[in-house]
Amino acid sequence: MKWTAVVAALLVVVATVAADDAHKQQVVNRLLNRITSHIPSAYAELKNAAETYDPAHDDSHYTDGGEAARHLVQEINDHRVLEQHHWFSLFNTRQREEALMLVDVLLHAADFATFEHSAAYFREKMNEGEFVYALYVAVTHSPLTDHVVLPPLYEVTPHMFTNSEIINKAYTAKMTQTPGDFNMEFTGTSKNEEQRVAYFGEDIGMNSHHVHWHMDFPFWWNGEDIDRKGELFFWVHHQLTARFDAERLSNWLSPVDELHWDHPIKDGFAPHTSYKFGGEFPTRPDNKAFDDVDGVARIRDLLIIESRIRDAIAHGYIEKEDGTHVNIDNEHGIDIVGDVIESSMYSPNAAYYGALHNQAHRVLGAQADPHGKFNMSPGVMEHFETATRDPAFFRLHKYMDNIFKEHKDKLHPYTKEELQYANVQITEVDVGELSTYFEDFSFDLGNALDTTETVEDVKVTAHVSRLNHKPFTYKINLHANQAEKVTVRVFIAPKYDQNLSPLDINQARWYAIALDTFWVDVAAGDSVIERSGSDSNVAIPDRISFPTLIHDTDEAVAAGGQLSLSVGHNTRGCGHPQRLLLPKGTTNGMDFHFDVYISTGEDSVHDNVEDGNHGYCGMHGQKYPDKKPMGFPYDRHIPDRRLYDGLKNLHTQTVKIFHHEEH
Ligand SMILES: [Cu+2]
Repeated sequence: MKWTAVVAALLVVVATVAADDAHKQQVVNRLLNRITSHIPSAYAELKNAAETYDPAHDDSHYTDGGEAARHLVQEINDHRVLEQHHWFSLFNTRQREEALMLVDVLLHAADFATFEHSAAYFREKMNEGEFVYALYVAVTHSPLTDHVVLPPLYEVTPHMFTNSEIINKAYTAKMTQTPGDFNMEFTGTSKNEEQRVAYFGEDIGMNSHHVHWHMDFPFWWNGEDIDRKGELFFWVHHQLTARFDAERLSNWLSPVDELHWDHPIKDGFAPHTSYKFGGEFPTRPDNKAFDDVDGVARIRDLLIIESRIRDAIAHGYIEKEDGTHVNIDNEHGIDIVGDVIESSMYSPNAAYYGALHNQAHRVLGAQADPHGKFNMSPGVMEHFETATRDPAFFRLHKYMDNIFKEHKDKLHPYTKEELQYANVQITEVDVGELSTYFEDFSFDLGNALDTTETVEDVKVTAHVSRLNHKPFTYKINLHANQAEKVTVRVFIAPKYDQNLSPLDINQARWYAIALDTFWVDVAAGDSVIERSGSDSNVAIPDRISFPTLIHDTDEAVAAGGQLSLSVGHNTRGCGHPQRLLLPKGTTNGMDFHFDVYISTGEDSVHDNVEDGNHGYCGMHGQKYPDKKPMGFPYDRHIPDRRLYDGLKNLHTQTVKIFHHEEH
């Protein structure tokens, strides 16, 4: 399937339907509401479409002449598709194929009515998990749904984000018709030191960011080109790893160790989470030795794939399927190495270099039942929604991050000429108070429950503790020789390791967390740039809760008016939660480097870049806005810190992040 042509054809249509965003929002809300129950009769149009629409005979309403729709209808009629009320995993090849068949149908809808009717029809005939995935991906990528806000997945499929204990209480609440708000604890006990950082791995906002990132940049994507997709894969996971290590240091833990295929997996994990359909997520004990996983991979194959990738890095080229070479010893190499390691459809030779990341997720997820003896459902590692709960996720990503580092460290260190920017001298950076705290956050569990037209719904919510920080700003005082647009990059990095030994510049730069990148016009002479943490280009505000989204949309539709939702700069779910921008501090203050680096505005690809979430998530359908490698100027080895110390356009200082139990 090639969607380039489809998207072009649809651009014409978009202009004529853009006035009806509220209606579209309502349709998407209703398709996702009570996802494990049938469409209620109150949603008359959807119900009618589900019963009477015939996608196999509506050729003119699809840009592919109805081919994708006919194909999927045939599969359903042949009873080849996964039944409803069954778990779904994107890593299961056949299940993914089915979900993508629906993505194919929806992305070929020529108008929104066809999108809506097709979605309603297939919602009632396909597996719920496949449907939710396909709808999310289609809404993310279709120009027909440009302004639709996707509800937070933790309220659409709460089972994937909520402890079983809480889900059970929610069932009881409904059975007894008693509303409830239940306190959700993090998994495990204080006997497990990993539990100290469970608040990060189990943060529902961070999980939501992770799953959305993989929907924005699917490994299976073969539609129109996505700019620097492989590099983004490296960068977003590298930053997740750096963030996790900062949380560990703040909790007196050492940075996470990488996974070794030939060592036991040190930390086990008991997820305390259940599928809506498919029983409990499997548990893995401590020190489990890796087993081959039937039908997925043998451990020795993974070792061979690893060594082929590292050979390519050592050689400085990837060998394509036809035997020709692609040079990777340059700043674009990381993009190809990312495609190879994931691997995505962009990998130049998946037959040879395999799919290290995807297979590793599956192998780790299946360690509780590697030969299928116990008919266990897939493990948490086999879903982007749940993977970060397992400490093995970060071990796995540290392992891959180290392979990326091998490539980056091979590139020539930046020279003074590449780093300096003579126009600007940073004189001082005033950083306001940086402090973190935990707060309570509630989310809705309505979608976890079954619905019938005869039993009243009751309000059931869970509340959970989550990290937040006080709003902060910083002021950059600078002198510019001439007025010019400049690029500002802001990083923080832990200053000390777990033994309170200072991290050297090459350790610290790899632990650096990008707080922001932005473009601004500076005047000649002295000036001050004031910037708020909430403007960060890597973070997004809180998602609108599903009940609020439904309520506001229904109100707007009933009033025949426009829908305006407070979603900040963007409608996308990709982006680190704003409140997690700062790593957790300590009571006495944890020391961080706070670095501001200014370079020419010519680093920007676009004339104007609005604030938003482009740092980790790019700009939909456009080029990634920063010409420089992601992580610049800390992505490469630094042989001598005096080079960086001598830069007038780089300002570095130590700041403290405090943590307060009360705020
Ligand atoms: Cu990921």
